[in-house]
Amino acid sequence: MGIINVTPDSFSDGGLYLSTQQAIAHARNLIDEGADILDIGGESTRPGSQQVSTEEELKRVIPVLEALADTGIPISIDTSKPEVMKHAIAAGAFMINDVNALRSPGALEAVAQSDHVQLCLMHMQGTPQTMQANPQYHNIVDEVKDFLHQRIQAAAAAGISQDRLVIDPGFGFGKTLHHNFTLLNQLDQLTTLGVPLLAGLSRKSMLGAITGNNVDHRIHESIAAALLAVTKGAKIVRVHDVKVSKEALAIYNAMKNCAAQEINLTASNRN
Ligand code: 7PJ
Repeated sequence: MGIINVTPDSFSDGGLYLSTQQAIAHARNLIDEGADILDIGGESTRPGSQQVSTEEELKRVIPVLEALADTGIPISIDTSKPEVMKHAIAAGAFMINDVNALRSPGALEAVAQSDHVQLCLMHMQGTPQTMQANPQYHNIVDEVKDFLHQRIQAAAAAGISQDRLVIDPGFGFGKTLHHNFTLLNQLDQLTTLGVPLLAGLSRKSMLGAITGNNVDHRIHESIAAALLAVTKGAKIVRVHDVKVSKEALAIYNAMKNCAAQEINLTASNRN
């Protein structure tokens, strides 16, 4: 899953038009690099970031979604707002990626109106404005797992079938460095919920905290983290750097396919 941000920089005079054009061009690049899904976000959810209005978020994401319709690539919309979800679904979105796990009033209802759009339910403690202030858990893995289980049940109660769901532990969302790495190490425990796992670690501060690299120089640590997440059971990785991530995962897949073939060979040798 390639990341596309449509968040106009208030310090430059480019404005929304330029941001839209840049996002579309970037999306086309990521498709060329081999992205299987694109995730388009119009509101930053980084720690301490400010919220944007529904109108502003719609103006940012819908034109990009519409411009990419002819590419045929599945588009995910990163939003927590029910109104944005409804418009995105009407405009052909393949997935709604909600860092708030459909907890906003009206969100479950907004997505339940469709019978096919995929839904990513992510764990977050607190809100983006406050989540990194003092995150606390007794047992991070159990608590994230319980939360995701509850959200899967809430979706079921709203009439959403489980085959439309993807879950995500929400790296960096209300978690200390220790919490984040404990989760990564035990990510496989979330696979028992029976829903495909998505992991977003790309360029996150937990990686920079280990290597000391700033956000623009975290490509190697991002690839290592994506690969580790996949070895621990992630089925989708949300990344900025699509080409290099795919190259790393091609090696993993070659190893897995080879191992699978050997198992087959052993089985046929027995017959
Ligand atoms: C995530 C996300 C993530 C999902 C962001 C950033 C912050 N959606 N949106 N999972 N992170 N599902 O990319 O650094 O980890 S925004």
